[in-house]
Amino acid sequence: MSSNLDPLDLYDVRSELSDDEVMVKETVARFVDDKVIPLMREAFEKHDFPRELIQETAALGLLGSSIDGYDCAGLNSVSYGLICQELERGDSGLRSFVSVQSSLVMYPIHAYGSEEQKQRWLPAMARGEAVGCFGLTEAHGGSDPGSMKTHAKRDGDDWILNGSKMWITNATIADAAVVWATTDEGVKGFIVEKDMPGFEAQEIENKFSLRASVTGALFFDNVRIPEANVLPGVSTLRGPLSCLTQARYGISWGVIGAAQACLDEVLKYTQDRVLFGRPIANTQSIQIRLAEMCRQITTAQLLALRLGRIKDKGELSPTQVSLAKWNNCRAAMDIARDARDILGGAGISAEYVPIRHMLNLESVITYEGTETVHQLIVGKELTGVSAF
Ligand code: TGC
Ligand code: FAD
Repeated sequence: MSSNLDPLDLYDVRSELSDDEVMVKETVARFVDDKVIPLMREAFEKHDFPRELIQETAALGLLGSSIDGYDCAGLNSVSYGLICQELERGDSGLRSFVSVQSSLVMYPIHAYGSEEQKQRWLPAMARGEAVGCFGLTEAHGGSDPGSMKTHAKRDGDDWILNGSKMWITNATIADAAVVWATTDEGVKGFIVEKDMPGFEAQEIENKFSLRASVTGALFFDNVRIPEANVLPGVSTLRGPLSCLTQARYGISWGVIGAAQACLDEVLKYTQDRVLFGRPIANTQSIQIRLAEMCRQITTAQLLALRLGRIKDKGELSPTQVSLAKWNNCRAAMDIARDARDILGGAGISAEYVPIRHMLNLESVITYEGTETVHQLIVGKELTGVSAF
């Protein structure tokens, strides 16, 4: 770099952070550099989530970090975003684990659970002693959760749950699954415990994306669930959809980390790669491509920070989150693909990070609402018409 600007933070977004936020960012960045990055290439190749990281993320207070009390860190939303960004600089699989545990399992228990449910699950989940998963998607169409077929019926003081869920992060390592089902009383959330008879989780093998993350299917065959395991505060689709808002917010930050890792790699590579008698960094087309990556990262950072500040004021709209999830995932995906290309043949090797990030981002742009879903959410806001 010819000046003292940071190519991964050209507008010095860091200077907009409070001292506490900088401390969170730097602590997680150190953890990712020292403990995460050295593991991830092999974990991805072996199709294996490094479970030892559960305890380490817990020890740093990264699980349920936005929750006040219950042994959680009580950090603000910008700090949660920075945690996601630094973790995803390592690998989207680890950020996924933290997103699901924090935004999709601990958040609904905290927001909609009984005091007994909170006391039972939140401290254990914050300490990494219990792992959760979130079952909303079904095989016949994840974009339209309103069409879910999984259902539960009252039977005395209990409920009987039947159905299945597909593409569930943490499925086979979870101690408890927050499962969404239709009932005669509306959409309800059930805390299904791993040993409940009739409940089975199966791993989905052979993924080419998010290989360092556990993904599976959940099956419920007349699972008997006590009323004490039903979230009392939810009776419509708004419940599960509100959890998605929390997770999508974290993803909007997370993918910036993946994009930064790719730009960092090609900035070094293009200085060293000499073709036709000069480093390829000295050619116009490579400089334009690097500049384009920097432009997209900078835009994504400013969007994410503004979104975080709005969230911390309690004024966040799900549409604002959709625009950021769409923009930032698309930017990260374009950057990872172009970085892969700039590396030439080396770009298909796991020795360089872009192909791993590129493959991971295929999942990240799909889960938590596909790009089309987010475009249509913004379209609905602009026109007042639902075009789904
Ligand atoms: P619609 O009629 O629009 O809404 C039903 C009720 O919910 C409210 N609502 C929301 N509330 C909070 N946050 C949101 N994001 C909300 N979106 C909608 C809405 O106001 C309404 O409330 P009320 O009180 O009037 O009843 O519902 P719809 O059936 O038309 O669906 C709309 C649509 C398509 C946007 C929604 O279904 C959707 O978002 N689909 C995408 C599904 C999705 O993203 N699934 C993700 C599954 S989890 C996952 O992927 C985890 S990956 C994690 C990882 O590993 O990191
Ligand atoms: P579909 O909904 O079948 O979509 C297929 C295509 O149709 C997409 O291109 C979509 O954009 C398009 N489409 C949809 N609606 C419209 C429309 N109205 N107009 C035009 N085009 C449209 N889910 C969970 O509940 N919990 C999890 O923990 C979880 N983890 C996941 C982890 C991974 C690795 C993956 C890949 C997925 C995970 N999911 C999880 C599921 C994820 O949320 C869904 O894959 C996603 O919501 C899309 O659903 P679908 O795969 O059924 O695709």
